[in-house]
Amino acid sequence: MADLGALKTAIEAGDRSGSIRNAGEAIADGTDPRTIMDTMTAAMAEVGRRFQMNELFVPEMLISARAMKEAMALLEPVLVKADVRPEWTAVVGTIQGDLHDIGKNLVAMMLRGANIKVIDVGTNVPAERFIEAARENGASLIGISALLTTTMTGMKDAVAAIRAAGLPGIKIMVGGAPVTPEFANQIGADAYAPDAASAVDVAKQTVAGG
Ligand code: B1M
Repeated sequence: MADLGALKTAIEAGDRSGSIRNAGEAIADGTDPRTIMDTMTAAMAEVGRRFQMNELFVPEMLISARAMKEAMALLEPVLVKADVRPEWTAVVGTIQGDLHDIGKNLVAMMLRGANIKVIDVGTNVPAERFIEAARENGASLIGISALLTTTMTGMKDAVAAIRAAGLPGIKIMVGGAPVTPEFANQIGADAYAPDAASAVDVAKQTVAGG
């Protein structure tokens, strides 16, 4: 009998082999893939909560996300077979001129951990690339990261270009160390998230808000 509690604990602890073993056992004994997915999502939500409470930090969050990713690789074909799909798709990238990607990668990992499909378009991303990826993948949200005061101003043009492209129902979330809620509001973004953990809740609420 699979031990889903042990799977959750392994992901929270960033225990890669434990999460692979426990996910593998759960799959092998026929546990509903949705239940396995929910267990892993709950583990990453707990990691996010502890990160927000300053009970753990970026390196721990990264190793938990890696443990989840590897268990997820086992689960993905089973989810596909059971026709369980991600809730919706987000395109995530760092704005043009900016090569910082650690925070953006964390945001992408946390979104994936919440059963959201993420198309990561990388760093130094022009508005056209965000638009193209969102259009190709039917994305509900574009997430833009900036770490430099010199590049965050480019977010304004990107938001305007995305709006002008007229992607149906698309929401835009921005974040990164120099970005503030006031700035996000000023440039016409739909949402701002201060960190990778809250990015999940903010993204979900923003997309659900229609
Ligand atoms: Co750069 N760098 N850097 N750098 N770098 C900073 C950002 C800087 C503050 C350092 C400093 O001077 N004190 C400074 C910016 C100053 C400013 O603009 N006011 C700076 C500078 C100046 C530069 C260069 C210009 C240096 C130079 O060449 N003269 C250059 C620029 C290159 C370029 O981008 N074109 C440069 C280069 C680099 C490296 C390549 C060496 C490296 C990046 C490696 C990489 O990312 N792969 C680097 C690094 C590592 C940093 C610091 C040290 C760390 C950034 C980081 O990864 N933090 C940084 C100083 C610092 O922060 N102490 C610095 C950890 C990460 C988890 O946090 O990215 O804030 P953060 O992400 C958080 C939140 O912001 C939020 O969630 C994340 C997790 O909770 N978040 C989002 C982020 N994106 C989000 C998106 C969302 C929502 C939330 O929705 C879409």
